Amino acid sequence: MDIVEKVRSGGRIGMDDALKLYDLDLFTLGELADERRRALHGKKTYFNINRHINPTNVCKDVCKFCAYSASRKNPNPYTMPLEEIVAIAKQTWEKGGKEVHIVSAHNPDAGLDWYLGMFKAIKEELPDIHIKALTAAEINFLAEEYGLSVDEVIDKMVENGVDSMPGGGAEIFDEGVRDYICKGKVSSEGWLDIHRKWHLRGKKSNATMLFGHVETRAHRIDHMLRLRNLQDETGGFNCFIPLVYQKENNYLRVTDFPTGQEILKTMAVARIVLDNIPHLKAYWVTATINLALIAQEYGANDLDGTIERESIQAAAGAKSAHGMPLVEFVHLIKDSGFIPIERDSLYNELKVW
Ligand code: V47
Repeated sequence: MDIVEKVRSGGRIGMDDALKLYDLDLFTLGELADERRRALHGKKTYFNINRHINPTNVCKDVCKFCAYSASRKNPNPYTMPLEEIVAIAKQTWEKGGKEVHIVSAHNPDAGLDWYLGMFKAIKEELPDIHIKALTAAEINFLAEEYGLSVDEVIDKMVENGVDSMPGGGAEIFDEGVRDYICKGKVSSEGWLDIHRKWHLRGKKSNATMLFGHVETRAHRIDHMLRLRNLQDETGGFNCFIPLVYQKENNYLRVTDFPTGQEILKTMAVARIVLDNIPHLKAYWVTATINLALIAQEYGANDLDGTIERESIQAAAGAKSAHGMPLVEFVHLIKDSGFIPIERDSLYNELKVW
C-alpha cells in the first residue's frame, strides 16, 4: 500500500512512513492533513482570550536557544512581585480574558513560596480564572532545588490552584540534540514522566516541540512518536504545539532555517502522526500570523489566543511583545475561510464569533 492510501485507510504512521510523508509534495501532504483536520473539527478554528505572564527571567539553566534568560544576552534581570502578577491577572479578567498562561525561568533566588504563592494569590482574587502554569522543566527545577519529589510539587500545584500545565520545556527529545541545545535541563524521560504523573491526577496538559534549528526530520518524528506513546497510555494531552525556532540574541549557531514549506509540512505530518492528540496549534507568535493562517489548511485547528504580551520568544525576535487585538484576530480567521470559536482552556466552546 502506498503512503497516501495508508493514511487514507487510517493506518498508524511510524518513523519510515512519516519520513515518506515529508517527501510528498506539499499539496498532497496538505490534503491528507486537512482530511484528518476536517474529520475531527470541520472548519472550526479555536482560540482563547488569554494573557501570557513571564514573571521572572533569572535562570540557572543555560539553554543555547534562549534569548530570554537574564544570564545570557538579555541584560535586564527582573522578578515580578506577587502584587504585580495578581494585578496583571485582574486586568486580564476585567478585559474578558479567561486564562493566564504563566511560565518563568528557573530562578534559584525567588523561593518556593514565590513560585507557588502567585497561583494562590491569583485564585483568591479571581476564583474562576484558569491558571495554566509551570512547565515540566520548571517542576523539575523546583523538585531539585527544594528537595521535593515530582509528586510533592504536583500536590502543591493542585493545592495552590494550577488548573493545567503548558507544553513548554519539551524542546527535542532526542538525547543527542537535547544535550547540545539545553544540557542540564529536565531530561526527555523526566519531561514525559512529569506529564504522565500530572495526567494520572486526571489533569490536562499540552506538549510543544522546538524545531527548525539543528534537528533533523527524523528527530521531529521521534519526538512526536514519544508523545503519541504517552498519549496512548494517559490520554492527557489536549494539544500539540510545534514552535518555530527564533534566531536572534542567543547562542545557538544556526545557518539553515526552515522554509515556510518545511514549517507547513511539519504541521501536516504532526496532524497525521499524532492521531490521538485532538488539537494542533499553529502558534502565530513563532510561525508568524500569515503562516499560521495558512497552517489551518495543513492540519492546524487552533491559533492559541490574543496573548497580549509575551516575552520569551519576543526576546529571540518574534513579533509577539504586544499580542493581537481580538477583533483583528477573529476577522483574520473568518477571512481565511474558517469559523472562529472562542474556547476555554480545556476546549469547551464558549462562543462562535
Ligand atoms: O519551552 C525558547 C520556547 C517555550 C525560543 O502550552 C523558543 O499552550 C522559539 O511552551 N525560539 C515556552 N521558541 C513557550 C511554550 C508555549 C507557548 C505557547 C503555548 C503553549 C501552550 C506553550 O518557548 C520553551 C522553548 O521551547 N523558546 N526560546 C526561541 N529562541
